[in-house]
Amino acid sequence: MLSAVLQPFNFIENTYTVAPFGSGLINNTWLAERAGKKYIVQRINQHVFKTPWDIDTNIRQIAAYLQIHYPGYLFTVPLHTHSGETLLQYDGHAYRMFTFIEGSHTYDALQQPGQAYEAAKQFGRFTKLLGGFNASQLKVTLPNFHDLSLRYQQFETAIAQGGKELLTYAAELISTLQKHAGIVHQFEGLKTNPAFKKRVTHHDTKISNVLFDEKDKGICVIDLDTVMPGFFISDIGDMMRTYLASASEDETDFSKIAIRDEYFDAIVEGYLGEMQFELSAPELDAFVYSGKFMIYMQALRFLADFLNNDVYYGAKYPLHNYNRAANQMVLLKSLVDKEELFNQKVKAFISRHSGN
Ligand code: GN1
Ligand code: MG
Repeated sequence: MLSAVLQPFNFIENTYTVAPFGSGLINNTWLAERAGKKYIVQRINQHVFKTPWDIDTNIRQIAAYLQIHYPGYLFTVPLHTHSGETLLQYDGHAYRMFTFIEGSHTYDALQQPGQAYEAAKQFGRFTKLLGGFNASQLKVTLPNFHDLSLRYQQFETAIAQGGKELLTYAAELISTLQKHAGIVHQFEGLKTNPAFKKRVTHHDTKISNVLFDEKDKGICVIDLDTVMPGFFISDIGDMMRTYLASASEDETDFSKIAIRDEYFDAIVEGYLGEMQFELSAPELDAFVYSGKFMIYMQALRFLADFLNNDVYYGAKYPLHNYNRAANQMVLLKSLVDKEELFNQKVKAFISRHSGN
């Protein structure tokens, strides 16, 4: 089947190998090898991304801007088929191909804070370099993706429509989530506050979306499907959600979940090192809130999906999305315990680097 997709990219059967690659929940990725060169092939999940050509348009617009203003910045652009397309429709799916950056590697899990520093720096740098690019030119590839108010409504709808058995099972967790709705109200204040700017935002800042070189320095960010106009809290928030946690969102032994201070320091140093002077004072004040915002949103999304019979994320076992939601709420609680300390850390960074 993949051979039909590769053929328009001039891949002739029996001259290459191809194997599944990576760990994303939404898209499918393969690594193809031909004549000693490696390529990434991706199928975009069109149930999620209903207009994959918009992703393609965004990537090309950004690539064109970076090429003019920052020609040294390494940016992974999709390759052309023999008829000049960068997105291929085949059998109801959209596919694309990238050159694999030689000598690069990615991580599925962090091994040390230096990697979190490099990643945070790359995400900050990406937004900063695109500061002069008008973010509103970008197509919205996932409408309302990080609109917490909408995610809360979807959670309420899932409760209203959920089967009795699932609702009974999840009753306590549902109520815990409902008790945290203050996080949504805070978001509502923030999204209408003119001090919060919409910038070019990645929206999926997990560690596996950064390329590293042989010396473990960050090279660039990848997986640009969700690059859209957005608030910086999306990017910082998902870094906090995924880098600070000592266990992944799939961990079911909740005693293993803790918030790691040294990874927080790394995010602050890496991201603010790039973005401090781009952000307004109210935005800087919301730095730690970002983590609560994203962790809570992810808990709402996982629990809603559990009640919706796992239609979005899928599940490796029946309680998977329930456990993921419960996991995120344990993480949220650990972060809340550190909120004051972390706010102090952000303030300390800012005063150390304020230049006066
Ligand atoms: C999805 O596909 P993946 O794993 O990169 C999701 C993110 C969630 C993440 C949770 C388009 O990302 O928003 O944070 O799962 N992406 C989409 O693991 O919904
Ligand atoms: Mg992704």
